[in-house]
Formats: sequence, C-alpha cells, structure tokens
Amino acid sequence: MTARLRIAIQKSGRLAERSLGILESAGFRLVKGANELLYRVENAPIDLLRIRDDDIPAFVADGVADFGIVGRNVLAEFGGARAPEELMALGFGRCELKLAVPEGFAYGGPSSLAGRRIATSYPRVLSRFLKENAVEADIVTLRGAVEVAPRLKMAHAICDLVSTGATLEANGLVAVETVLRSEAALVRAPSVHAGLDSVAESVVQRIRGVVASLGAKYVMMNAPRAVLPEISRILPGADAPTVTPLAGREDAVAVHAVCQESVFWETLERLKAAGASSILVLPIEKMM
Ligand code: PRT
Ligand code: ZN
Repeated sequence: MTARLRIAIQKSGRLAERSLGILESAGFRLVKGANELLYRVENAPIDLLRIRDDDIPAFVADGVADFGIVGRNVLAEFGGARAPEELMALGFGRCELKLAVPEGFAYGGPSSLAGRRIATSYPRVLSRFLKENAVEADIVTLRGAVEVAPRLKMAHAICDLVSTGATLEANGLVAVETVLRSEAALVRAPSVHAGLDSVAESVVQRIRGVVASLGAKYVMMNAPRAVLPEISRILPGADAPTVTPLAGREDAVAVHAVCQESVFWETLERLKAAGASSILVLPIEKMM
C-alpha cells in the first residue's frame, strides 16, 4: 500500500464547507470514504480526516495528520511550543476574539477588569492578554453560551468570538477590546510522512494559488503613454503592469495587470478619468 498524505479539516460547522471548497478548487477530486471520518482524493494520494476543529491542532502537532485547516483562534488556544506551524491565512472564517462588558459597565481600559470574573472558551489566550496588560482577573471557562454568563451573574465580562456582533447586541453586551483577529489557516506538521514530500509541496503550492486567485482580477485597458504612472498608482495591489504597443498608435498603449485586491466601480471610474479606455476586468481561474 502506498502512503497517503492526510489533511485534517472540520467535519461540520462554520469552516467545513469552505475547507472542502478550497481543496476542490485546488483540483483535488473528493470521494466519500467507507466512513464519515474519511474522504479520499481520487486523483492524488491524499486522505481528508474530518474531525472536530478543536482536535485539529493536536492531530497535526502529533503528525497524525500532515496538514490541517483550522481557525487561528483554535491554534492560539492550543498554544505553546507544540502548536503546528501556520503556513498561510486562507481568507475565510474571519472573526475576532473580543472582550465585552454589559451596557452600563464603566470601562476605562483593561485595568477596569482587575479583580473581576471573565467567562470565556479561550482561557489560555485570555490569560496571556491579561498578563500582557498586567491585569489580574478570574477566568471562568465555559464550553458554550458564554454570552449569557453576565446575565446569570456568573461573570462580569466575557471574552468570545464575534463576527457580525449580533450575539453581543442581543445579550446587552458591548465589545471593549480585541484580543485576537482570526481566520482559517493552513497548518503543517513538523514533518510530513515519508515519501510524501512532493505531494505535500503540491498541496501548499496549489492552495497558495487558489487563495491568491480568489480576490485577484486581470485588468486590461488602453491608455495614453503619458498617463501610465497615474494608472499604475490607481490599480489596486498590482505589480508592474505589462505594457504593449497598439498597432498604428504612437501615443497609446495596452496595459495588462493582475490586481490582488478587489477592483471596484470607483477604480474603473478613476482609470477612465485618468484617460484609460476599453477597460476590461476578468476573473482569474488559476495562478501559480
Ligand atoms: O463541532 P466543532 O467543534 O468542530 O465546531 P465548533 O462549534 O467548535 O465551531 P464552529 O463551527 O462554530 O466555528 C468554527 C470556527 O469558525 C471558529 O473556531 C472560528 O475560527 C470561526 N468563526 C468565525 C466563528 C465565528 N466566526 C463566530 N461568529 N466561530 C464562532 N462564532 C460564534 C461566536 O462564538 C458567537 O457565539 O458566533 C457567535 C457570534 O457571532 P455574531 O455574528 O453574532 O457576532
Ligand atoms: Zn469546536
């Protein structure tokens, strides 16, 4: 039996679908295995281990999986020297770990939390934050429903993940500090299984390509030579554009550029105002 690379992803939850999606966009064709735990990639020697997100750092740190896709918040809580190496942020699952207090709490900075009780599912990250701010407070560790702790008089404040802020608002809480900014990340084991180095390399290259191409656009236009510097300044997140002559036109050129950031209508209007014409914005399917 030939060795197979293992990638640990969340089985179900907020990261599950996008994790599968990124691997599919990277050209890996997934088929369900004999059990729910395992998906196989049919066109490469790779298996996906579908587990709880909290278990992913340990699976990768212990080398049970070679790679993992997991929220930076979970990695930070796993913490310490054992935490697997983060290779790249993946651009989804964005959220922030925030300290929040009930409306009406007179908050004047972290020192306002001294001697108070704070409920969280992230005791290690929170205790690091408190230490950095030289605040001594009690941490109450809860698995879930952290946002109700103040109302139940279990805690004076909470430290929890926030994305839209609706949960805080519904519970009469106000965010006062950002402890950690998080998104899904690709992590790697200290060493990959023997004989799988080239497969591992291609996983990393392809995922890098997918992530880079996600927000990127290919922009083409014609423009007078004289305004090239201004056009380069307007193009969002572009390297030096490719400039080619236009047949029969001495004064004008064609400009092609890969823009790493979103290209908005406002950008097109500014390009037009600068003198560009025939502006086209195209999606990029693959990039390496
Ligand atoms: O079963 P398993 O253990 O795998 O899943 P889980 O229930 O532990 O995690 P899941 O699926 O809820 O979240 C997985 C990851 O998604 C988290 O570890 C984060 O990295 C990321 N993520 C992004 C979030 C949120 N946004 C988020 N809003 N995780 C949780 N929330 C919760 C938050 O805890 C709070 O209860 O949503 C609520 C707040 O949301 P808003 O929109 O009201 O602010
Ligand atoms: Zn979890």
